[in-house]
Amino acid sequence: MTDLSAFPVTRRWPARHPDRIQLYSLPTPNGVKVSIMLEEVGLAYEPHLIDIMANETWGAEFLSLNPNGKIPAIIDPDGPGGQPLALFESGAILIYLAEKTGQLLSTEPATRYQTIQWLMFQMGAIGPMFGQLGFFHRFAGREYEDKRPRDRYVAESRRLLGVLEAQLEGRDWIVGKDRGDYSIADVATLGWVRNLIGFYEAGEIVGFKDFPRVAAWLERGLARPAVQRGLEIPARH
Ligand SMILES: N[C@@H](CCC(=O)N[C@@H](CS)C(=O)NCC(=O)O)C(=O)O
Repeated sequence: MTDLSAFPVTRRWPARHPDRIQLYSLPTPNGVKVSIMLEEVGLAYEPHLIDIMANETWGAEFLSLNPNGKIPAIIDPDGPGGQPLALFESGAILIYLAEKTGQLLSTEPATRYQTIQWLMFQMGAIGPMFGQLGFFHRFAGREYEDKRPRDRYVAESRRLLGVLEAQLEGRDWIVGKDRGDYSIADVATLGWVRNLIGFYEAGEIVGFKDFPRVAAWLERGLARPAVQRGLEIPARH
């Protein structure tokens, strides 16, 4: 039986199945990237719900896993060389799981780097910009009198949707030859676009109707059974 007792996080969130990948997450756009990925590739895992509204990522146990205090994070008891591996940052986790399973990241070098490029585009642009738009449009920032920050994130989010719209011309998925192949670039991006027009209620303000290819891609992605399951994991109390 695998022993994960060296990881303080397992004291607060005990592993009932220490031989499975331990997922510490919440179904937010960053969290669902990893649950969708785990559902897609079929690895055994044990999800633990981390309540960010109760500041659970800022306790010593969670910080020992991710000093940046954010979900998602994982421990793979069967990491490289058969040793446990702890990882945070959803993009790194997606690359790791893709390489571990040989799924959703092409081994053809050019396509592989393009996939990582679009994954970075999500990590460095879509996520941070859409997230700020959510804050200023839907959450505490909506009360701010000065609308310039909100307008800046609206404009930037709209511009990023345009980049995605152009990339999806003639493609079903973000990366790959011909019509493209479903990859970790799609896994990373689907939850963010869904959130933008769903939870953040920003569809109108960014003019989402002007991006029909993005809308079709989103629908295609959300129709995948693994995506539907991953969006609800870990189940909220
Ligand atoms: N770049 C990180 C971002 C993670 C992130 O921002 N997670 C948010 C939830 S979507 C979080 O844990 N927030 C809790 C907090 O800041 O207190 C990743 O992709 O993993």
